[in-house]
Amino acid sequence: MFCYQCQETAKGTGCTVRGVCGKTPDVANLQDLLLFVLKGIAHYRVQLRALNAVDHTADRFMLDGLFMTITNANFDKQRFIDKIKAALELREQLKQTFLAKGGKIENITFEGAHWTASTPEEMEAKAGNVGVLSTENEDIRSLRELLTYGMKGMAAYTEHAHNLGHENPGIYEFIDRGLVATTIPLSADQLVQMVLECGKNGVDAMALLDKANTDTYGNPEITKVDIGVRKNPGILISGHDLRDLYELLEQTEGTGVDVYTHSEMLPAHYYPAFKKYKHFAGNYGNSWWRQVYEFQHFNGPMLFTTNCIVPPHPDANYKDRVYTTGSAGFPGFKHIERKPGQPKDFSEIIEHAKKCPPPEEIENGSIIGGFAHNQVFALADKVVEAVKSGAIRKFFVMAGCDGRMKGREYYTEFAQKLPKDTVILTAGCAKYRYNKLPLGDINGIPRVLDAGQCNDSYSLAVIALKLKEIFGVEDVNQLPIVYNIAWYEQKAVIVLLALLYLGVKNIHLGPTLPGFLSPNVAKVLIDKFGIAGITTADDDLKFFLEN
Ligand code: FSO
Ligand code: SF4
Repeated sequence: MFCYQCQETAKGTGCTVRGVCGKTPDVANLQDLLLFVLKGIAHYRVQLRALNAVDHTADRFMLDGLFMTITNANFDKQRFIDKIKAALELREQLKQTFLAKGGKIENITFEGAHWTASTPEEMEAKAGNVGVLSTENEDIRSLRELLTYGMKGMAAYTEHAHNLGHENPGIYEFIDRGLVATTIPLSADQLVQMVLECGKNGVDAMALLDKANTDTYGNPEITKVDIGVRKNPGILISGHDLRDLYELLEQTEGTGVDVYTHSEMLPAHYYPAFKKYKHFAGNYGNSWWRQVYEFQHFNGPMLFTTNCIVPPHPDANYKDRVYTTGSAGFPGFKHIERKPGQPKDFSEIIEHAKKCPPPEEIENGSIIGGFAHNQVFALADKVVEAVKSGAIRKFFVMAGCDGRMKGREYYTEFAQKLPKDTVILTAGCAKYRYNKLPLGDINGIPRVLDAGQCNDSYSLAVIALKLKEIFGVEDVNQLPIVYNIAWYEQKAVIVLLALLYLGVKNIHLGPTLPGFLSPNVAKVLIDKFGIAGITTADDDLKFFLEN
């Protein structure tokens, strides 16, 4: 195996024996093989689109296939074998349509468009030879992977929007073209162009999801979220999918089972549609990687709607209480599928919860969030006034992800040391590094404004563009906003590419720069966009406040 798609990659260069995330080599290789076949499918879809004959029933399949390979989303070997099998069948159908339309098969030379297997053994025999390292030139490899990871993140967001009935065909078109671009002999410059276009489609995907979420569940509003526990048994829901949460809330209503959010599901509390459920109890615990401790104490079942899953310790007391749905999976966890056209059936998890004791309290009190674009616009006068009067000197966008690495203590220290006339704008699970600190407020504006999930980084960009308009500056980089972003997995990659597309410069990225950036590709990002890493909280603060 070779995988270097996330921030925790071994030695900062690549996991080769087993993933730091717990991914086993057989699963890593099968993920590579799935991508290989998806790229083959993409070749046909690009050709079929040109012939006006693309089949939209496969759109969702492409999203889900990419989503399954995101860090920490799915560790279940059988699911990958099944998905590859389905992908080969789908590819064959597309090939037949292509031939029937008069397509010339010799126009498609990529091996993944033709290779086939009928047994898991044949798949595994191939799987080790089609991964990242099959591209020899390290710069081309780096650009191909940067593009691929951006598309994985984009696919995740697009799938959540799709679940709510919102689609943008331009994104499917780009994903097909982008996947093909990673298989043909393009120059480094051509690949850089594709990466930039990926950023544009990332903006579109986040805008689509923002619209899907807000049209369906209302605009997030300032909300106080309880972080303690109640006396009923509970279900803990994690991940990012709001439709799953909605269906769980509907089905648990009146059952005596409370629903709590974990990690990235916290922002669900900010949506008006979910507030009406009296049994929607609060947020339990912290960011994803703390689950190994927190799940031991929750006592009830947990439901993962997406990543980030941490493989449980062999004697963890909660192993038989975890469920997955959507693209998520883990061997031994029960998986709940949607039957076409129906709500997911969560009855088993609800019955399971009824037999469990209530959650054990690990924290108490509350946190405040809900500062997505609409709510911030409602406060715009107050914010603008605070900036004009000098009460707010600078905004610090500290969106992104949390992770296990010790170096991430930087973000807590940085938040603590920020002067009192600064405000943190956040989104994603990165917030758990500082959202429980007593940072106070500025004229009633909290010093940590949480817009929501990592995809709600879109809101932060919309807010920045609005401020640009209000202050009448020509360039978004002239605003008093510093970008000090933490990344972990591929959704953060698409957020980064989206910000670059929107013209944001001088983004600081930590705790380490991506291992998949070759020195030359890193140099392009540094020279063209001013991307930089982080140093120490003290030195960075000094730099940001002086510049
Ligand atoms: Fe975090 Fe995990 Fe949302 Fe990611 S929970 S790390 S970038 O999946 O998607 O912020
Ligand atoms: Fe390693 Fe990250 Fe890949 Fe897991 S996802 S195998 S930790 S690089």
